[in-house]
Amino acid sequence: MEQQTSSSACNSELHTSVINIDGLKASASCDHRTVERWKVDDIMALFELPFNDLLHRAQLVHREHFDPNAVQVSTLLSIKTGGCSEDCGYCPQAARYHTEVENEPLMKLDDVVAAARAAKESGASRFCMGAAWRGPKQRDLEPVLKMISEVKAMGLQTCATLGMLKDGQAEQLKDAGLDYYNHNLDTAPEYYGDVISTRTYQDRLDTLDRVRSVDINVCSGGIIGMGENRAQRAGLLAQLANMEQPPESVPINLLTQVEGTPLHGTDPLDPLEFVRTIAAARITMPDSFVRLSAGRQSMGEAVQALCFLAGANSIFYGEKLLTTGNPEAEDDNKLFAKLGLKKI
Ligand code: SAM
Ligand code: DTB
Ligand code: SF4
Repeated sequence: MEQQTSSSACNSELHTSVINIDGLKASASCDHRTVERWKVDDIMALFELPFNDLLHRAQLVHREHFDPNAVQVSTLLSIKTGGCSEDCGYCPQAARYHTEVENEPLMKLDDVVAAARAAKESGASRFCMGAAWRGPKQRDLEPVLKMISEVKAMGLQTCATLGMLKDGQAEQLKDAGLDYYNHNLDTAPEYYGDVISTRTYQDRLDTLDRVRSVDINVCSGGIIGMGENRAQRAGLLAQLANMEQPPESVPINLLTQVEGTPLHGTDPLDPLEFVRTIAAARITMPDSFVRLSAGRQSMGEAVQALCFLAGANSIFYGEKLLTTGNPEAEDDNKLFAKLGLKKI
């Protein structure tokens, strides 16, 4: 299976130049740079391998690039919950959908610091603060900068997911000590319009470019099981893998279906197709941490073990994601002990 170049992964018409990076074709489009390492068809061919062949290949890649028995652990905290103006069809925090999520204002600094301390004590190495915003207004950003500095001072890696960033905001986050910014592409460009209408794919790419340009590590992935087809799962991975510099961290979420959201009632995805997606992410992004993200509660131990075998090497750790449940830390510790995995 060849990994080669062809037309750009960005669907913009605005490509202006083609340059050579390590023999691969790169496009500088808008502000967004891509290198076509992987064609969607080649990623599709990975998905179509016999399951054992796919997992074997993923495991070989994994062992070449990472300690196969080490899993990075991040704890999430929703610092501002609900009431979001956006229409992401999967999200219980969108104001327009009637879910059980109660709106809560931005948390107080001391409460965030206390949650970060508890996360550190239970073994997390990274603390990720999430806010249900389209993007931060300047008056919102300032208290968050303080949270980032204090969490960083505690010796934790810091991550934030605050929505779209405007000019100058990534710089402020960097100065505050932010290590990672999470902003997901969510799905392939072709399926995106079926899920979200209030921001474009290009808006997301622009935010990722802002993050990359100030040297904050990029955390970007998507959601599987939203009714997309296999080619669209491959299309999401192609977008991520063909970034000039792929994300350091790639969260692969299984849709958590929440009553009241438009995607509630979507046909559930075959768990083995989710494992295949993890394996394809591992093969196409060999240097990235692939995070087994939302959806672990519905998977059971065996499917999670297959995901680790397929190359997942990061999880969200702690009994809550943002508004939905996650396995208890104690259960994760038991699973890690059974599998001989260590937390990093
Ligand atoms: N509001 C910010 C934004 O959208 O960028 C940050 C928080 S938002 C909740 C972070 C990510 O969580 C989304 O991009 C989406 O990928 C993921 N997410 C939200 N709801 C989900 C669900 N029900 N199942 C799986 N992943 C979900
Ligand atoms: C990511 O990719 N998944 C996390 C984190 N980044 C912010 C969020 C999952 C949210 C699941 C639904 C909820 O708990 O509200
Ligand atoms: Fe808002 Fe983020 Fe939820 Fe979209 S995913 S509705 S932007 S909180």
